[in-house]
Amino acid sequence: MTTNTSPLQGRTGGQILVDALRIHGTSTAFCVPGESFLAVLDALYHARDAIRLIVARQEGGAAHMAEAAAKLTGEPGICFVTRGPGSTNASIAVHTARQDSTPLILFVGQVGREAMGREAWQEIDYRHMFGHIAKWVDQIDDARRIPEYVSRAFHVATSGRPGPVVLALPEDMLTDVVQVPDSPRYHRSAAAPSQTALDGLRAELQHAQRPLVVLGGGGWSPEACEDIAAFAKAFDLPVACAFRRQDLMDNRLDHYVGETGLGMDPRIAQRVRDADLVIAVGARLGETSTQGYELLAVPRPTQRFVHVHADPEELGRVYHADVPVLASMPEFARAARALQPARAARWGDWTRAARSDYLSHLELPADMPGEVDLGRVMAHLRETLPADTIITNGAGNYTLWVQRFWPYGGWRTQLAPTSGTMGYGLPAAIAAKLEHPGRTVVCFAGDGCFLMNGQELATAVQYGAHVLVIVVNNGMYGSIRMHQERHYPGNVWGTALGNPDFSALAHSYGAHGEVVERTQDFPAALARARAAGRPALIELRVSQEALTPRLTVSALRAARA
Ligand SMILES: Cc1ncc(C[n+]2csc(CCOP(=O)(O)OP(=O)(O)O)c2C)c(N)n1
Ligand SMILES: [Mg+2]
Repeated sequence: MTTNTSPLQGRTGGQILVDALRIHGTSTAFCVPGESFLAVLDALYHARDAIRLIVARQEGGAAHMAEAAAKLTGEPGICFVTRGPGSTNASIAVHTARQDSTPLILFVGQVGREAMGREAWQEIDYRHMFGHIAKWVDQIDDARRIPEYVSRAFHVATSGRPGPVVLALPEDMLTDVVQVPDSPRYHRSAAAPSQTALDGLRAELQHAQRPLVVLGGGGWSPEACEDIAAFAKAFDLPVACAFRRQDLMDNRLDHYVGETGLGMDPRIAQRVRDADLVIAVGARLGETSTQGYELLAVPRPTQRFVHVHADPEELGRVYHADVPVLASMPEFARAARALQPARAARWGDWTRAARSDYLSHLELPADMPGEVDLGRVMAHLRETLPADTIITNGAGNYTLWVQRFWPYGGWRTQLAPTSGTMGYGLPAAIAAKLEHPGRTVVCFAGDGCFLMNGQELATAVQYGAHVLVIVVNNGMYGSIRMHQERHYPGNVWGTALGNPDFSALAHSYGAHGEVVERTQDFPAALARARAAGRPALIELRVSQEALTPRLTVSALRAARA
């Protein structure tokens, strides 16, 4: 069963690679197979007691599963895909990992070295293809250098601002038999904040009247989240989370004040403007978290600005910080927790008001049009599901209800792409359920979003990943329809969808399926789905009128008329 691990004996490139993965701690790998990396598959066969192999139905699904697994564990997600079309399918997750700062290692089978450069079958130069979106991309041309390359891949993916690495594997390199020693397990390297930076932060806090903390980015850990919550409590600081990073602080804590993401509460937007000190921890404060760079002026915010980030190239890239803090999240959070407030906070009222805004934002708006009210569905889920439920989603207007009305229970209870990619929810949910079989995992998807990766229901059934999928079916690419109505009122074009029977589709995969056409039928459907003992899908038939929790098509048209 064991692979040949003695450096004195020859091993194939495939074996050396899989041995390296084991040494670096990999316990799960995702793939769609290809003949370009058969030698790796064979080595994985021999290592099957140590590394679980999850085979997906499309490389976008496989790579997003690996990306989500990495988000959950903090260790690099591992994915193998074949050359050419396998790699182009998988590229979506490389982009997600880049924007979400996730350590992902994508291994791509490559044509043999003797044919390289001739545009051989399915040949792509990955250094060019992934040059812009990967943190590092390279090709291993010599099997003797596999331990070196794989070690570097783990270091690069996890260090500083985490991100995706792509390594191409020429097919004949993987079958070469060479003698080479393994490299030891990687160490994540991380910067701790300097004393000067911490003194600067403390000084800013001494002068502030209306401070606001914004958490975001990657490289967090459960301990870092706890440390930041303790820091916020000690200084009585209101804490917002950036777009789709709402789980960096347990939303039930008194210092959590909401999300500064797409469709944010206008009151939290105003609060960012009104703050006299913004402390961004890990957040890049990109377009989605700043209402298109409006809430903070570029390059010099009017608020005093402390920017904590793990990547020195991010500090000063968009915003000039009064106090730039180069640090990784766990290291900064630990140091912040150790800070002692010099005196009692002067901004108690400001913090309480921010929290009270958040709590009132959780209240349901007046009845929305249609027989199924997504707000009420969310309220029922809030009352029914455990606090540690993992909620996943992709992109679309349906996410506005989820992200507004679900109180995230802290560390990695949310898997949602800041890259805004559709089709993310289902693969992420499968990865989550495989990682945490005992926890409830709910994937929300629009009718458009779901069918971008709906075939992965087969993967969920195959591996017994009992996820619950809630498909919000409004018969359209609703988010685009909303923008269309805004800019070209009434000219509905290219945004309508004719849909399959989602419940029957679920059945055909061997999953449980339900259709809900009235809000009051949801609780029973949910109970049946949760008791089904297999992956389950509930289709909600919602009205096209309800564009967002606060906007209808008619109101939008009336406002333009
Ligand atoms: C992979 C990908 N393709 C296209 C888009 C552009 N896009 C953003 S939201 C959206 C519509 C989503 O439709 P649906 O999932 O049905 O959700 P709805 O907005 O109707 O709630 C589209 C096409 C995207 N974000 N990602
Ligand atoms: Mg839709």
